[in-house]
Amino acid sequence: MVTDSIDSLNTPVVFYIDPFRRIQISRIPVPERKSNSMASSTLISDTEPWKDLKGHVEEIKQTHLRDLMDDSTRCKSMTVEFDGILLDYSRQRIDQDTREKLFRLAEAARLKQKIDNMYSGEHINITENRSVLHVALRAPRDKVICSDGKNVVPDVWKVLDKISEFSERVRSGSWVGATGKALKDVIAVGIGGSFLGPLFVHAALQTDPEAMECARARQLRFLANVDPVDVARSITGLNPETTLVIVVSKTFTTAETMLNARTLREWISTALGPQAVAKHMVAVSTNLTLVEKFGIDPNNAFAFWDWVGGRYSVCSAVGVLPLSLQYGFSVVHKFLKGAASIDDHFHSTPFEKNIPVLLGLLSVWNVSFFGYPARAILPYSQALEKFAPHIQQVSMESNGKGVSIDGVPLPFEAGEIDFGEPGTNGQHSFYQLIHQGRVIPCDFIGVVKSQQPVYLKGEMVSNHDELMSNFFAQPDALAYGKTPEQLLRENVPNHLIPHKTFPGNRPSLSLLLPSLNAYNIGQLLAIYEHRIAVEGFIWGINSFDQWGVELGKSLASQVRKQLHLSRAKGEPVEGFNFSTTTLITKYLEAQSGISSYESTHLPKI
Ligand SMILES: *[C@@H]1O[C@H](CO)[C@@H](O)[C@H](O)[C@H]1NC(C)=O
Ligand SMILES: *[C@@H]1O[C@H](CO)[C@@H](O)[C@H](O)[C@H]1NC(C)=O
Ligand SMILES: *[C@@H]1O[C@H](CO)[C@@H](O)[C@H](O)[C@H]1NC(C)=O
Ligand SMILES: *[C@@H]1O[C@H](CO)[C@@H](O)[C@H](O)[C@H]1NC(C)=O
Ligand SMILES: CC(=O)N[C@H]1CO[C@H](CO)[C@@H](O)[C@@H]1O
Repeated sequence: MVTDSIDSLNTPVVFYIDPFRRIQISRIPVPERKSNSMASSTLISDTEPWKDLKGHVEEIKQTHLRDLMDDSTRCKSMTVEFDGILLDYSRQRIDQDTREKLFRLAEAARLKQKIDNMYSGEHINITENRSVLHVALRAPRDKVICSDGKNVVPDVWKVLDKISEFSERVRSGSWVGATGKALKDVIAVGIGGSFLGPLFVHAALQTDPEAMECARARQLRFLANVDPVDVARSITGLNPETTLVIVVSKTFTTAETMLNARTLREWISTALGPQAVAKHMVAVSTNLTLVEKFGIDPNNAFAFWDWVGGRYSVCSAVGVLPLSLQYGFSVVHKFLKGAASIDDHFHSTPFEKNIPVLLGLLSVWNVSFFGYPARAILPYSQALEKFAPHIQQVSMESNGKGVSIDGVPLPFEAGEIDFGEPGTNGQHSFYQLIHQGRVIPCDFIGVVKSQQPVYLKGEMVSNHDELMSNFFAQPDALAYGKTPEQLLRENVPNHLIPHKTFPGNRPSLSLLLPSLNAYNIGQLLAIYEHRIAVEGFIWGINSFDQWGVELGKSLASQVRKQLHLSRAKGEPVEGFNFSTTTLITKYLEAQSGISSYESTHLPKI
């Protein structure tokens, strides 16, 4: 009854607004709250909607996608369009009931409120007491988005204006290197989020006609791995006189990035003298003290903020600076606008028309109720070749967690294994497993208008139509499969029938983009970022921290000390277990050559 006391902790009554904007009041049994921490310690798996879905999935398992696909009312209700993008999720193993139940789950998880909290700058990254405001990075100038009571949008635009001005000076040749030559090549040094996002966007823009025109005679490269081989690859064929190096590190202490930065500083100063560093190196960092100490003019440092997580930083100076140097700020601005369009959509659209929300809920459905552990990201576009590697980080670093946001061990698996390759390459690689081996839900991403259309006279279709024929065919092949009866009718010999049978019933979704210009690339990025946030909000985890990357780092520093002591002073390997001691000893013996540590060596390119 509505008159129940809502103050009673033991019989909580939950108010929520459902996606159709009716206010509902319902009683959702939850375990008693623990002490008054920042969030309720209720696990989503203890709620009624979760348990309801656990039962419901058993019913859905009795149906085949073939039959679900025959219901055209159902299918019609499972497409959504927004700003030129079409999402078709009819090939999910769901019926209309499932969708309602998923919305109920979203209510139980207070999804709407969590989204609002993110946009209003609340400290949802509670393990570090921070806001999470990558949406502010692409907000229009006049928008107000506050963190700790301060509108951050003017700060964002101050940096964007500075990048726009600086990149124009470099591109026009008014900023020159130490020997007076224009800087036409850029190496961006950074790892993880300082690398994968910008690389994805760079790869995607490379063949866009407008971006290509703007990038004429310029090169952008990335240096990420601490492997010296990556240094050699990144400088091959470049002349320090015409190269600008961007060092991207939030703290300016990232081990891999700083060693690579020192290596390139050596490369520049060996060729041009130490005073050249200020002309040839700039930084993206929050720590101006360390930037200056490194030898970079702090005026040439581009800021970002503690409310930008690494894997969500491509729309900050981390991505915007290198991309603006390569393509000009106006192209990059279109990319930001595309992302902003999805930001508004995600924030304000009712759930049943909200693309990131639908995608996130469907992913939770697959992972937590069907138990599918993986997801394949299959863009039918070579320009999106670096999309899956970027989403691997955004998704797995965000949602690969074992405890709830309150530190309670999860009784269910969160996160999923993401992988992917552009179609049609993937078809000739791992699709065999997807069709007849394990069930892996697939995201098919297609583009209506090719960046580089080709049509050969005499061919039945254009090259892009050929590509897209596969995009349209694969989802049905997965959903319907092929039965032994069909094979019999085709006179397939008996002994081959089991091998040629396709079980079908394999879920996928199709996302169709109008084209792949800078704007669309921004849209695609934001759709995935928010989808992953939705999953984390439902699972009740902190999608915005990444403590799991720390342990390996600290063990590496112990090894680093040991390698130094053994090489420089011949000290024996100590303090490691038997296996690691043996491996390190073998490595040191096979590579003796301590004398080579007395002078600097750069790659022999
Ligand atoms: C979190 O940060 C806010 C302001 O930034 C501060 O007032 C508050 O005390 C901090 N909370 C904790 C638990 O550190
Ligand atoms: C910059 O880094 C130094 C050394 O790690 C640290 O002591 C200092 O607090 C940092 N400054 C800022 C503004 O983060
Ligand atoms: C959240 O805080 C962690 C530190 O716990 C930080 O490394 C991460 O970048 C923050 N995430 C976001 C999205 O700001
Ligand atoms: C679940 O379903 C959607 C739709 O196929 C699919 O795109 C997604 O990859 C799946 N998610 C997971 C986590 O498997
Ligand atoms: C016997 C021994 O040295 N064991 C070590 C093996 O490695 C782990 C991880 O570094 C250490 O915690 C153990 O002390």
